[in-house]
Amino acid sequence: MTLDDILNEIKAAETILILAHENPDGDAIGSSVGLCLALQNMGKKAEVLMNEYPANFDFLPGIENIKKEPSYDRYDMAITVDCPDITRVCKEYIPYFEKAKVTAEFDHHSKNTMFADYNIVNHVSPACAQILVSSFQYLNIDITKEIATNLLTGIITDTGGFKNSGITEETFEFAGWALSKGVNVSEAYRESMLVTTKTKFECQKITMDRLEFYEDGKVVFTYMTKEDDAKIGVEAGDHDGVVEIGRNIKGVEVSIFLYQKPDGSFKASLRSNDYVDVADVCMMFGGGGHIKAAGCTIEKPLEEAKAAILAEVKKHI
Ligand SMILES: [Mn+2]
Repeated sequence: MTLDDILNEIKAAETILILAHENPDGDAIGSSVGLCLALQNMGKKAEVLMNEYPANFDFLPGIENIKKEPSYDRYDMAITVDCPDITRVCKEYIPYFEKAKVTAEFDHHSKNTMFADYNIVNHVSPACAQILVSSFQYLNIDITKEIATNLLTGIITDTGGFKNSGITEETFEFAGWALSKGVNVSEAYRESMLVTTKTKFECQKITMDRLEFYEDGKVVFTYMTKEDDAKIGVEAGDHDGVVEIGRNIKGVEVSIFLYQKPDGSFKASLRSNDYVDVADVCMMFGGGGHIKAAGCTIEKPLEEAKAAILAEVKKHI
């Protein structure tokens, strides 16, 4: 199967590049670094390119393999993780994917475009890292304690701390196995889910204060502008998790968080609880994601962007 082909390509390659989506989350980071360590253990010159990532993931073993600048002009192989489409990768790194002799991808997004030479896509998997776990097991690639720490962190963050509906038996089997391998599960959980920074906390304060209810309390909306970001000195990852606050309010079905990007457009982050497919909502704006967690970009001023996304969500309530 495709996995055997990927293993053969890995064996034939000397230099391997790993890429994930822009604004990487725990799954993108844990999957990238876990894969990088596995490839290095196979004797490959592997590295991860990311322009920035949230500082709370600094505890991950092997995080130093994340570079901003490529070490090679052309790689033998390029692999993306947690990316539904190559356009989700940071623009400056896309040419390195395209120039690579062979490409592969591991992903769990529903609207994946199968953009690589070899595509391992499973949209019922709760995390890309969980696809890597089963792929490594199938290929008999040794999952060391360090690799397991990275993959488990990807699973913890993408499942919202083992609580989202997509979790499977394998999720817990792997967590139990990782614990027996000596992985510090409580540290991985605390660092990736609970520890916050002062600027991230400020984001939560601002957005909670502005939270508005619509549709009889089934929809919540909040936002941040780039002026807010400048005022508190927002860092990579500080907006993560804000949208979850609204989702956890009793009676809420959809939580919407808009934040402004440096170019003035708004990134919309959506979450749902039961019946609304927010990936469908975001598709109307050229975005996508998962049934209960999705995003898109709206190139409109705040009030218009807010009206547009609320109108679209209303159709699904
Ligand atoms: Mn993911």
